[in-house]
Amino acid sequence: MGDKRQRARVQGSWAKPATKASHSGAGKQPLPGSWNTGPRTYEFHQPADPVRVIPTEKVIEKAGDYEISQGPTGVSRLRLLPGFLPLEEADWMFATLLAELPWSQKTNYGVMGDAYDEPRLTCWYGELPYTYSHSKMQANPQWHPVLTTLRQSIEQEISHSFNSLLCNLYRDGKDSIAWHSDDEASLGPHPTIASLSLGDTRVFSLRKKPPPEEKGDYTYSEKLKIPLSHGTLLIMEGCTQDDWQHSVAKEYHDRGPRINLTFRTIYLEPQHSSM
Ligand SMILES: O=C(O)CCC(=O)C(=O)O
Repeated sequence: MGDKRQRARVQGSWAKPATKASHSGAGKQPLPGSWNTGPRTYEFHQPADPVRVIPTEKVIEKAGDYEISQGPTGVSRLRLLPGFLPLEEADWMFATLLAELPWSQKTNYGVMGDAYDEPRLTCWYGELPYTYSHSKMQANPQWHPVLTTLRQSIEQEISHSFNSLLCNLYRDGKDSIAWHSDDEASLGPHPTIASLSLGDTRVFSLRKKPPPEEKGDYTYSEKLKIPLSHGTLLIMEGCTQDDWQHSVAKEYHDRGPRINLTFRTIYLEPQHSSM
């Protein structure tokens, strides 16, 4: 990263002009656009590539609707509702869910089949199973009553219905979720995701997927940060999952536990014929 930043900033160079006179150093006028330092004359060589600026990271904190990009796939939108749950209700819900949900640590698999434990605890609710990172969460249709009530109030608020819920428990500041998009085929095209946070505040980061010519390099991508506090509801919709990635990074300082509930709609994936 440091290396890339440096490459972005060091553009062009000062060089001695390739004239015979400049080598001899005697009795010359400085060239236009050059810098005469006495015996040596330097002139500026324009950079071959245009100067590229790393976009400044933006922070979203205030309630509102945000159109975060218009392409390449379409419009990506966020809606932030801090204090969606009143404080006392959020406190009670956090304590209840922490104590009563069937939290466990899931094992995921990388592309080479390498197993790793997720750095957080999870549980899943829905009529259908959910597979991500090459590992399946079994269907669990027995919703905790608190979650059913919460789902209904979110559905009413945003006029969108959900049939599934992924619950994440970040036990402390060392728990995290890596960069990813919620773009599994089972979520359908352009999924709407409602994310409710309870407990300690953690920073939710987004970064725009780079165009193909960047070959997976996010250096010049737009970046957003959203501190998600106790009782805050965040809606991701439109093309957010197609055009952006999100993550919650580990923290350097201690953090208390945090629960994040992401309501989704899961569809039966088309069965592929073996013929
Ligand atoms: O904890 C969060 O705010 C994000 C959770 C998340 O990215 C996910 O469940 O896909």
